[in-house]
Amino acid sequence: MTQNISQKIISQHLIDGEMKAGSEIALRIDQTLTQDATGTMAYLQFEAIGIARVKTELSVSYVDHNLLQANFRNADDHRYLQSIAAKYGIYYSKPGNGVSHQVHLERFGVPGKTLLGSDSHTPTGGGLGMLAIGAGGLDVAMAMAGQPFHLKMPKVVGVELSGRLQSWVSAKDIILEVLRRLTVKGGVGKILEYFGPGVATLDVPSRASICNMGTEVGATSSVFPSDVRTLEFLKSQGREADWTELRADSNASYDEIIKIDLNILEPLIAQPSSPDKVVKVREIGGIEVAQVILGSCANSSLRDLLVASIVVEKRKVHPNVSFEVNPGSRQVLENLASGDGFLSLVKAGAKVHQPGCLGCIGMGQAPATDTISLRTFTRNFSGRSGTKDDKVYLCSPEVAVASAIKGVITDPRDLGEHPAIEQPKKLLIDDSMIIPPSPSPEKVEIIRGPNIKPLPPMDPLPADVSGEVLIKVGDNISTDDIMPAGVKILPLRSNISAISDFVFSRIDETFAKRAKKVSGGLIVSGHNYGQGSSREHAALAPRYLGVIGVVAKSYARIHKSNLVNFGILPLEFKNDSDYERVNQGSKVKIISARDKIKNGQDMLSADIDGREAVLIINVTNRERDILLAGGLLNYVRLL
Ligand code: MIC
Ligand code: SF4
Repeated sequence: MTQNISQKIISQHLIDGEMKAGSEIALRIDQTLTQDATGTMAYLQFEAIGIARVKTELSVSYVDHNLLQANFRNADDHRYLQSIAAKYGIYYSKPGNGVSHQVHLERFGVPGKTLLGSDSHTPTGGGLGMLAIGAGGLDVAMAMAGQPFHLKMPKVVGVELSGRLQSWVSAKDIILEVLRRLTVKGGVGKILEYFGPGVATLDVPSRASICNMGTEVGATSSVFPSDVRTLEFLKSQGREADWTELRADSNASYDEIIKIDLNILEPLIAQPSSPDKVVKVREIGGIEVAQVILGSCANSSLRDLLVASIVVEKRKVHPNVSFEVNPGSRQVLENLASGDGFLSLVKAGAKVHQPGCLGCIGMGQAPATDTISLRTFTRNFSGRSGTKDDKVYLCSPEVAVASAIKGVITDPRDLGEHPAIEQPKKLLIDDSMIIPPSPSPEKVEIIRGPNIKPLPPMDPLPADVSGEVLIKVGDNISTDDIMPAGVKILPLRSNISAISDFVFSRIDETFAKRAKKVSGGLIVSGHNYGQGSSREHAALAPRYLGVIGVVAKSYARIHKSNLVNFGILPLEFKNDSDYERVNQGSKVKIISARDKIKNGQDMLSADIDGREAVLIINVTNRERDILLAGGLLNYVRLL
C-alpha cells in the first residue's frame, strides 16, 4: 500500500490502534522536549510516576521562557530543572542557550523520529521530517516514563507547493496564507504534510517556520519530506550521520489537498488580535509603528537575522521605532556575530537581546499604550504582549525590518532590489551550554526552592455532577485568556495554589474568588475552546479551584486532552441553541454522571435551570477511565 510521510512515521511507531482518521492510536515516542514554564510541572509529575531514568532515546529540558529574574522564583525553577535533568538522564539546555524549538532543530532533531514536547510549537521539528507533536506536561512525563502517546489518528492534509517565492516573500507568508485559508480552527484533528515541486526551493529553517505556525491553525502536526535540503542543513550542523531520506510514495494519497502557488504569493500580515486575520501588507501599508520585534521560535534562525542585518546595512532604524532582535539560539547569535551581521544591526540602532522567548510570552518588551507593535512572532492574542488593548501584527522578517526602517507598515518590495544573503557554509558550533545527564545519578540531589510546590491531590469523579456556570465565553478562547502568562504570572507556574488566583483574570478578575466561594462549577464556551498553548495550567488551575466541567461548542486538541488529564469533563452541546440560553450563574446538574460515563454513554441528559439539555461526552474508553479516576496521575496509580 502506498503511504504518505505521516502514515510512514505513524506506522513505524504504532503501538496500538488502527490508522483510521478519528480512531485512537498509541504512538511510541523517540524524543521529548520540555521548556521551563511547562517543565517544572512535567517533572514534578515525572517524579510522582517514580521511574529512575527516562526511557526515551533522547529527552531534553530547555530553559527559554522564564529568563527574567525579578526575584528568586525563576532562578529556583532553573536549579530544580538542572538537578532533575542530571538525575533522570535528560540533557539540560541552560538559560541563554536559546528557544527549545530552534535549538532542538539545530542539535537534536532526526528525520523520521517522533518528538513529543510540552510546548505547542513542538511541530517545528517537522521542518526536518520529524513527526513532532505538542502536548501537556503530563503526557510528556508519561512519554519519558516509556508510555506511548495516545491521540486520535489525524486526517492528513497534503499542502502542494508549486513555483518559487518571489524576492522579499518568505516562509512566514506561506504559513500566513495557510492561516488565511484555514483560520485558527481549520487544522484541528489534521496533520499538514507539504509536498510538490516548491518544497525543494525551501531550506530547513524556512520549512521549520512553516511547521511551527501550523499550530496556529490548530493542526496536530506539520511535516516536510527529508531530502537533499535536509541533508545540507544537517551537514552544516555536523550531523549528516542523522540524515535519512523520507518521501511520500509516488502516488500516495491525502484526505484533502490544498494548493499554494509560491510564484504569486505576496507579503502578508496578520492583524490584531488573531493569527488568522491575514491581509496583504500592501492593503494596510502606511500605518505608523512604534515597535518592531524580530524573533520567536517562528522566525529567529540565522537566515532570518541575516536577512534583517543585510537590509539595515547603511540604514538606520526610524527614530520613532524601537527595533528589537531576539535571536533563536546562542548558535544563531554566535554565527551572526562572527560575520558582519551583528554589527550592522547594532549600528542601525537595533536592541539585540539574549536568545529566548522574551516578549513573545510577555516577559518584557510590552508595547506602549495605543501603539502598534509589529512582530515576527507566532501569536497576537489580545493582551499576550503584556499591554491591555494591545495592537500586535504578525509578519515576516522582511516586512518587519522594512517597517522598522520606514516607521510605518511597509511592503518590503518598496525597498528595491533584494540584497543577496550568504549563509556560512560551516557554522560555529558549541554545545557547552547543553549539559549532559550525570554519569552518577545516585549522587545527584534534587534542589527544591520554596517556589516549587507539590502537585495538589485530586478526587475521583463524583456520582452526580452539579454546579453553577462560573463564566460564559465566546469562540476561540485561548489558553492565554484562561491562564495568562507574562512577567507577573509566569513565575508562579510551579505553584498551583498561587497561580490559580489568576484564572480568567484578564476577562473577569472575580473568577477565582467566585469559584472558590462556591467550591467550583462549570465553564461555558463557544467553538475552539483552549486554542493556543499547551500549558496544562489552563486545566490544572481551574481544577484546583474546583471546576468540574466545561461545556463548549468545540475544543482545541491539546487543551481537550489537558482537561481529561486533570479530571475536568470536556462536554459539548448537542444543540448549539442551548449555548444561547445558558448564562453565568445558571445551575447545571447531571444526575448519575459517573455511572453514565462508566457505562460508555456519550449523550448525557442534564438539567440546566430546570430545563433538559443533552450534552455530549466525546472521549475514548481510556479517557473515560481517566476522568473517573479524577485525572491521569490517579489513573496511572490505579494500573
Ligand atoms: C506559548 O507560545 O504560548 C508558550 C508560552 O510557549 C506555550 C507554553 C506555555 O504556556 O508555557 C505553548 O505554546 O505551548
Ligand atoms: Fe517561546 Fe513564543 Fe515560541 Fe512560545 S511561541 S515557545 S513563547 S518563542
